[in-house]
Amino acid sequence: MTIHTEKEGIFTSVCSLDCPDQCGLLIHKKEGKIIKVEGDPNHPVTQGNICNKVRNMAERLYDPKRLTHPLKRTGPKGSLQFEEISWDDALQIITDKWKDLIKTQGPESILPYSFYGNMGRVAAEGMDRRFFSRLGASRLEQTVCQAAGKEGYRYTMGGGFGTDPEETSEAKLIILWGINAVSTNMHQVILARKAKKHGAKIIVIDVHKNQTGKMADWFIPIKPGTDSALALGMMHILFAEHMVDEKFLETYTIGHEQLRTHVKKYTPEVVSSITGVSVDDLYQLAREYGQSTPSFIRIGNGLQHHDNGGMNVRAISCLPALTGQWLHKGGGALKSNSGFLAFNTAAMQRPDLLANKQTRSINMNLIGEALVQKDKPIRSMYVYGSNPAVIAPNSNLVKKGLEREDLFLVVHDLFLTETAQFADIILPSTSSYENTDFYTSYWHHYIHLHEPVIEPYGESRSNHHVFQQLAHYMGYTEDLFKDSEEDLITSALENTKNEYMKEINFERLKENRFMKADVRPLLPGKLKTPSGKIELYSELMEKDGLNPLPTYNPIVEEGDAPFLFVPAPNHNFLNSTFSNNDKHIKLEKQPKLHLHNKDAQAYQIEDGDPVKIFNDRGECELTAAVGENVLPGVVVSQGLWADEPGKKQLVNTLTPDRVADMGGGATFFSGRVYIEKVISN
Ligand SMILES: Nc1nc2c(c(=O)[nH]1)N[C@H]1C(S)=C(S)[C@@H](COP(=O)(O)OP(=O)(O)OC[C@H]3O[C@@H](n4cnc5c(=O)[nH]c(N)nc54)[C@H](O)[C@@H]3O)O[C@H]1N2
Ligand SMILES: Nc1nc2c(c(=O)[nH]1)N[C@H]1C(S)=C(S)[C@@H](COP(=O)(O)OP(=O)(O)OC[C@H]3O[C@@H](n4cnc5c(=O)[nH]c(N)nc54)[C@H](O)[C@@H]3O)O[C@H]1N2
Ligand code: SF4
Ligand SMILES: [Mo]
Repeated sequence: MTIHTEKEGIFTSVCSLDCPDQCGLLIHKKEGKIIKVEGDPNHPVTQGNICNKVRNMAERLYDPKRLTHPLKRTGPKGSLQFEEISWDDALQIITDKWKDLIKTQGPESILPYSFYGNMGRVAAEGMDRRFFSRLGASRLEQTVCQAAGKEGYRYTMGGGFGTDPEETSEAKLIILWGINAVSTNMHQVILARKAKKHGAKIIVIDVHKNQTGKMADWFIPIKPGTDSALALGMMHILFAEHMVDEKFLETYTIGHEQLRTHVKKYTPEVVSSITGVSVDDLYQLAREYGQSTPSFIRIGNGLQHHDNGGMNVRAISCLPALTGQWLHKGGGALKSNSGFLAFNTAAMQRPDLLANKQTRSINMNLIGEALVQKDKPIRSMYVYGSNPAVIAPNSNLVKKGLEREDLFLVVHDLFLTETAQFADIILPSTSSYENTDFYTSYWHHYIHLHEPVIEPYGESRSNHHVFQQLAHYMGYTEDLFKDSEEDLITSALENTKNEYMKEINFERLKENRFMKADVRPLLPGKLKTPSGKIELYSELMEKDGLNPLPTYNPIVEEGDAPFLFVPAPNHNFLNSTFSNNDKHIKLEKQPKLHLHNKDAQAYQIEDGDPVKIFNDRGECELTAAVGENVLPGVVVSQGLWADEPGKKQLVNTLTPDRVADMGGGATFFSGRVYIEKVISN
């Protein structure tokens, strides 16, 4: 595909960050460089609005800290002593080491570790998959984001299929549940505000009254990890007060009779004592939900980063069926809409290359444990599109693993990240603006094609290019390693077996730049659940050893530390991306710890005081933000701040590396901490 070689002009692009909105962008170029990034007003969903983070993107792209050459470690691990080397040398060193490891330790001693730092499908899950399958490396379960919730939703609805967000402006009631949408899904907020103009009410249910809670018509604070109980309490009242749509239940669901009996025990009193939501508020919430049509629930990621995260989403996802919302335009729920744009992953990723290699798979939430394990140790890790030293739970253990002298670590990134600091070889990556790729949103229904708008920065190379080269240096002669990005995109869009994608192929996409999946209402129709209906009772869950009905299971009691700790994302970073950018840091000021007045008083902590939080995994020092924005017994931080010498702000040192009830999901928000005021001398 052609790079836009013109040195001046305005070019269309798409945001590659791991954010549901997947905005259409206009890139302004002067003298061959990006000088401005703004929203594309012609994009049907995002309509020219973008966040501040990406408005400042040019600063990140031309940051003097950006990597330009491959680097080789020359001092002890973590000493930050590196020298520039050529790509040929880098590729030779890596593949020599891997060939040796394959011979002496077996290919499973090599582990790829990646996530969606770039949502481009080719970059994130294309040639890399072909390469590591051919090699027979250990596989990575990519569970850090929404694994538990995805499973919980799938049991009810059959997959990533929810309400079309474009229609949610027609809803009369919108519940933003465990989502900080003002920061993390801004166009859902724009649509909700549009609905509000037509009389809709916006309810936010969260453990923290952040920007999203503050803009709500009604903010309902809830104790962390108790959302399934709240949903069950709502169901109790909906059935008891005959606010359910019996005809819908009969026609489109299975298990409603079992559910009706099951929720009897979730009385308002029981649910109130679990959730901290008063009995009156619970009645009001259930009645408003029961009497509003269309109603829409946006289910966030926050409430599923818990030990019981799968069940939380499972329970909430049953609610719209009770009042028959799926038959009303704009009604229903949305966790992820990725099912509508499912493409031909097999053709693109070629899992057949694994043949019958019985490779082990490693849950990325347990990366610390995996890196220190003595049995069949990981000898080499190749990291791309992710920054595990900061984003993975229990980071002191992760660091211990990364520090191992006998771990050959390669990191491919745009920056010398906290993870790269421990690398043996660092490879400079292009940004998405320099690549050909395609993008599918997990919120709206559009697929985008992206053509490079600028030349590669310095000597940086794309993921695709590097894996082609690694294959060559490994001596893999199959033609499929020579496939271009266009070849991968073409194969991904052919024979998708996805009814919603019938009209979409590479040629059409190239012509149109973005296309909408051919979405129709989910119901009437057959869902992808075993019964084809909404499963309020799920035999599949039973088979998987879970309660077939939505159930409240408390989070793990992990000792007697007095506070539940919720380290959520912030407004100006995107996970750890931008945490190295001065402008973004200035906007966030400093990492804060939100706590309740009463708790602050008990510990003699005042607003602005430095406080230490700790548990047996680690410790942090943050600045107290005292008020009423969290419940007593809960503390909340925001943002994955950079790990800087002399600063203890790596919140993941405190987070548990247990896995959730479903999908091997992360439990970032189910940990407990002690608090201490820091007394300065
Ligand atoms: N600005 C910005 N945008 C982002 C990101 C970012 O880092 N910054 N990250 C991107 C990514 S990868 C993702 S996955 C999404 C995540 O975005 P969201 O879906 O918004 O998820 P979180 O921000 O993790 O958490 C949302 C909210 O859940 C709350 N919460 C925590 N525990 C509970 C609970 O038990 N119950 C309830 N009801 N609420 C709870 C938190 O206080 C938080 O306000 O955002 C994406 N967009
Ligand atoms: N405490 C706590 N921890 C969390 C979360 C939380 O809410 N709280 N959220 C979790 C969630 S939901 C997620 S999704 C994860 C996110 O975790 P990660 O996916 O690791 O996200 P980032 O920290 O943004 O790191 C992405 C990296 O990819 C690099 N990158 C970007 N584009 C490319 C490319 O094209 N090629 C290569 N090779 N590299 C590229 C970026 O420079 C950046 O260093 O974090 C999880 N960790
Ligand atoms: S980070 Fe999200 S809101 Fe910001 S430009 Fe990208 S897709 Fe849009
Ligand atoms: Mo995520």
